[in-house]
Amino acid sequence: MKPDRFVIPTHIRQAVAAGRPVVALESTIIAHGMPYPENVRTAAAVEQIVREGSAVPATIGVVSGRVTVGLTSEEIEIFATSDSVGKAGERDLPVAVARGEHAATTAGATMAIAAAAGISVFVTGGIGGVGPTASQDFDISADLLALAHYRVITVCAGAKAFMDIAATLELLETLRVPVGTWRTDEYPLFYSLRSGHASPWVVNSAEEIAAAFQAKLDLGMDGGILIAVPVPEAEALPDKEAIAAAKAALAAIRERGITGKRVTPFLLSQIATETRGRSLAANQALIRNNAKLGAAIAVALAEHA
Ligand code: PSU
Ligand code: MN
Repeated sequence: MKPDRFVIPTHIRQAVAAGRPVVALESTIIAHGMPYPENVRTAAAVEQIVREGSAVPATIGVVSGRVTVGLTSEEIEIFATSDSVGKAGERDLPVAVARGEHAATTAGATMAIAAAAGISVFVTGGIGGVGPTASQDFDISADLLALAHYRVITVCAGAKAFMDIAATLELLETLRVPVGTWRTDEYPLFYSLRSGHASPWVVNSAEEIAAAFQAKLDLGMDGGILIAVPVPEAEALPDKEAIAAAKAALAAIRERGITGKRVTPFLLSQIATETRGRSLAANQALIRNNAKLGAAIAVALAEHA
């Protein structure tokens, strides 16, 4: 990696160099996953939770073509409000950098950057997955490939509820990504607690997750680990309601012919309308909750090393 392509504030650079706990955060959820002002408030709250958990937050995005590991609050405000901030998956990164653009990074692109910057823990809301009509349209999120490729622990609340969860879990197995569920024997469904799919690996402590990651490194294996944490019960949507809202939103994209990377942002906002804002409240609660565990894992990893 060429240093002049990256902007890393000194406090983050020093924390990484000293092996202190650092948690990477993505910016697509800010620019394209939530409306203003909930997006800025959530971004700030998540960073604060990471700090309270004794880790250093680093929100990642591309600013004027430079890969930035630790967006400032001014930059987060721009990402949250400007229409000129694109959504960069991993394949979009080189183009955004070469063009000198601003771009929010998806979960997958954020994992790539975190790994390059030496950060081992990444917190997001929901990862992408295998789309419900993937057998015809090949809509499979590049997040899954990034999970298989980069040595990063990703903490999420599951794949977004409008994905084909069974297929997503199958593909993660094929891609040899360990998938842990936090204190539950069922894989969570993002907005709701249960998906009906058994957990491949139940995890009960941050230390256990850090130890498995360390073992993976010690075995010389590439790729990361995915941890799925159920949304806090108070904000969870009933399973039926979450599934019905996802179905209605999927019908709306078909009607409007929306494809490619516009699908996920459209579905998120459609589901928020459909559930009268309750999915948005769930989304905020789950990412805050994930941040708490992410910080604890980063601390456990730092102590392990
Ligand atoms: N989870 C959320 N909100 C989001 C996303 C995930 O709660 O906005 C974003 C993530 O950045 C994820 C992306 O990587 O959606 C997946 O997009 P796609 O399905 O196009 O791969
Ligand atoms: Mn997609």
